[in-house]
Amino acid sequence: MTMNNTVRTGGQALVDALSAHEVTAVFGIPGTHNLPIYAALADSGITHVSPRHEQGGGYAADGFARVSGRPGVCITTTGPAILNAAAAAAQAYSDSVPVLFIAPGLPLAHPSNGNGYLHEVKSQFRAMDSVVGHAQRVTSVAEIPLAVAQCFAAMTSGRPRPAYLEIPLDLLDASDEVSPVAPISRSVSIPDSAALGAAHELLSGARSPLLIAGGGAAGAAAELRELAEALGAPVVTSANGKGVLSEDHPLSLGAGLQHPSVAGVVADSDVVIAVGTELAPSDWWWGPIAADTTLIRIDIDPTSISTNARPAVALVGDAAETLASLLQALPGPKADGSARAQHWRDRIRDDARREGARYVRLCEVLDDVLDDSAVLAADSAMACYYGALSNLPLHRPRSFLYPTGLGTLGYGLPAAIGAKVAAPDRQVVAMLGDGGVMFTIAELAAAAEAKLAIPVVIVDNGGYGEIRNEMADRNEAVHAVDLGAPDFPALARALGCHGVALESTDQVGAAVAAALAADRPTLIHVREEEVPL
Ligand SMILES: Cc1ncc(C[n+]2csc(CCOP(=O)(O)OP(=O)(O)O)c2C)c(N)n1
Ligand SMILES: [Mg+2]
Repeated sequence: MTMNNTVRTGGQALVDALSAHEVTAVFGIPGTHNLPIYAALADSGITHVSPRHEQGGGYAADGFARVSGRPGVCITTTGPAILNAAAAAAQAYSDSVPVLFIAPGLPLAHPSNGNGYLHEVKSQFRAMDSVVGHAQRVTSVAEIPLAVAQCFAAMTSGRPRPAYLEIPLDLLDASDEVSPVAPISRSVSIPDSAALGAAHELLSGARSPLLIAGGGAAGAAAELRELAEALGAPVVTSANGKGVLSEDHPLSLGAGLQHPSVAGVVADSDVVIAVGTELAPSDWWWGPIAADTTLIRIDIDPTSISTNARPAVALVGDAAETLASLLQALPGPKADGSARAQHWRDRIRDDARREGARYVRLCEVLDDVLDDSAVLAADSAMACYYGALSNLPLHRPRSFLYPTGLGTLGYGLPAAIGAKVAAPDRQVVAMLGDGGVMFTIAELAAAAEAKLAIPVVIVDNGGYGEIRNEMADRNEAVHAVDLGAPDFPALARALGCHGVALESTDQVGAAVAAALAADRPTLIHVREEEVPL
């Protein structure tokens, strides 16, 4: 692309600007109103992946972003197409994932009064604005490069959030003189020195510190490990923080904040340092962190730093920079926290195995075939949150893709597609329930077309298991939760994948190993284990 002023169509200006921001892949579906974008994409060198539904495209872009640490991009047409992606935008918002959703809007001068324009929505912009962090609609071709730079600036500075860019459809075909806008450099914020001093004071007197790491610590893995080792502090993570410290590190307590023994280790700690985590109800499940906890919170977002729990010391800043500053001023030799960590790791492990009893064997056989850089793209299924979250060790940040906050179904399969596009050399496994997988099952065709060697493990309990249990717990009629399962392997084969049905969990390891080496995705159907609870 050229850096000089040139005459470009709106579509070309957009694609040039995406290239200037080092976008290498987009997930999208063409339509009548976005054709000039597709014309420009054709010879742009940007990889185009074709999800079979825009929601899948949004989740794939989210998986791409979570694994690569760079914004994902989802391109749709107007109206139903971008609304199909809205749940994915909301999911990315709730888990602080940078995804840029791009759609044409009604023409510039259209009155937007419901007169029946193709794909017209009462207010497409307001609908999308309500589910993303940053939304803008341009009013000229010349604005497009700046608007793209602003969307990227919004997504990559401060707390990452999805963004929405709307370009009136008549501008996509219109031409104008365009001047490129270089990517706006990311600002790194560092906490003020008084707050850092207060944190030092607390830490230098600490005898039994604890670290809690969330998704916001993903870019600070080395600093987090160093601080944990310097303090001898065990580390427990939220779902989005899973793997920030390798789960075979002697100080790792694993992932999942819902276990009673996590409350135990918090109570046993004189200072708790929470890094890049909302300490959210969707992580703690049974109640907030104890109010009397002496808490140092590190968060890039000043509006989050006192939410859910009040910190004794609030460090507003970039996680890596802030941890590095804390580390610099720590006096004395390293503390040895391994015995204390071992004690609590054993207890949390017992909790996790009890809670996830049905899925422990599945996690063991998966662990045997996965290497240290494996990625698990999970869904809102029991096998994932009772099973893999706390029972399958992972070793890198950005390796557990899970729809935590919004809790959407159908995320795991498309997220795995985005992950595999972002990191073709890493093992990427998808794990979903038999209910959730049907929400985006069509994405098997997208994965097959892209020849992605993704094992898609479906844990089948005959329907919406979680909801069945909740109905039973409430002593109410259990209905609308038993699903007649399709012949999953045959369905997968019809969509261009391999498909296997297994007799027992023990066979999953070999099936996943074969799928990782295959020429296309493999659906692996396994029934949930009957384990007395
Ligand atoms: C988009 C969406 N619709 C509905 C729900 C409500 N819901 C939560 S869990 C669940 C059941 C999921 O079934 P399955 O994927 O088979 O997992 P299981 O609970 O059986 O392990 C449902 C319907 C949801 N979370 N997201
Ligand atoms: Mg199920």
